[in-house]
Amino acid sequence: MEPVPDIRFKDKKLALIWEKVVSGKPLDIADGLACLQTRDLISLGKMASWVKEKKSGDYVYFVINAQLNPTNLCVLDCKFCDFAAKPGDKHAYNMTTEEALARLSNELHEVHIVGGLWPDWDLDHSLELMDQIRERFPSAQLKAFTAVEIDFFAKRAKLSIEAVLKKLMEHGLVALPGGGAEVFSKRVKKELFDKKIGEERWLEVHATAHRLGLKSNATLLYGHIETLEERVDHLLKLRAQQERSGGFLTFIPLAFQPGNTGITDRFTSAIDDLRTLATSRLVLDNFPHIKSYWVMLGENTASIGLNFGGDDLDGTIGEEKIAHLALAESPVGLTRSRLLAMIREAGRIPAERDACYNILNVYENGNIPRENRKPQLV
Ligand code: V47
Repeated sequence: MEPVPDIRFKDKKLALIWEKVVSGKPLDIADGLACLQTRDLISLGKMASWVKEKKSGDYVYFVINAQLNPTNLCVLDCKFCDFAAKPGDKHAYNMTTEEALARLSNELHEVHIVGGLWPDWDLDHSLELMDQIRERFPSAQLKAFTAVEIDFFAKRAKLSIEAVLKKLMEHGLVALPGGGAEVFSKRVKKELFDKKIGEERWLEVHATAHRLGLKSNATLLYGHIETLEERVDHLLKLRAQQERSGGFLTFIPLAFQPGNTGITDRFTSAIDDLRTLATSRLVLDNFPHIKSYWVMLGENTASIGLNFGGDDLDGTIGEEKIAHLALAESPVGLTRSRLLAMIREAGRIPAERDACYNILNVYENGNIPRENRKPQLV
């Protein structure tokens, strides 16, 4: 058992929350809000780190992966998305299967596929892409298609969610990525992504996936027009779903990249990012992993996030498009050695994983300032 640190709280509300955390009691909406509003950032980080260390020791996971976005053509009009395009737009593209495959290589352990909703890329075309990837790159596992795409495939093919997921599993799908959840707020949905599936359908897809034995991730898009209450409410709904179906692996808070969306011209602050990461770790006590996603946070904040509850950096990615078409300032991909450096700078131990968090390699020979603690299996 991890020793319980003696935290000198400046924020008395956090001291009360800490008692709940240590005794394993779930946090409520008021607790989540207090965490998101606290000025006692260091105490919050210590609390989240304790929970992180109970689950994954000093390990921080990363994967050699590629994000593959076969097309950005999309029938939706989500206001927060600079990635999506209509035919004729300057940044519109639609890859052939060969063009998509040309972006992959033999050393990959995960291919993360996500694209726009476009009739060319229906279920059958997507299955063919998956077959080709598995044939040419057998060491890569497939984490593919958000709940929004699964819903699109099902409606076009006139199949149930279950039938679509079963077909995808037969063709090698091992996990669903967490995109498309945005914020489970009807108010925000109406303003920013009216045409997209909402909370009920998103959760239904993930619940069905879990029932069939698939793992999946979950996200929250924050830093646009949502309130702090709406952020915490989103976390509580995910925690309740995890109680029911149990298949979530990782939660990824996605910091909004304003780009040319016109929603706001402000990036989230590093303090807001760290508070959101730590609050997620504390509220989502039944999620094994929390991702400190370098693409949206930038390398510095993502590395610091590994002492605010994050235990995963995602991966090398190759050529990120969703955030970079929204003018993100991070690089479009990172090398393995840069990921190792970011983890070591945080005083953690890099653990290379596959898409399902099987550990492939642990890089013990870093400058680790503390006793190497191994993860307790969760
Ligand atoms: O659902 C779109 C978001 C998501 C913007 O499961 C934006 O491991 C910020 O879900 N600013 C797709 N975010 C990406 C995603 C993801 C990424 C990495 C790992 C995993 C995983 C999942 O990107 C979309 C949407 O919420 N997004 N536009 C933007 N301007």
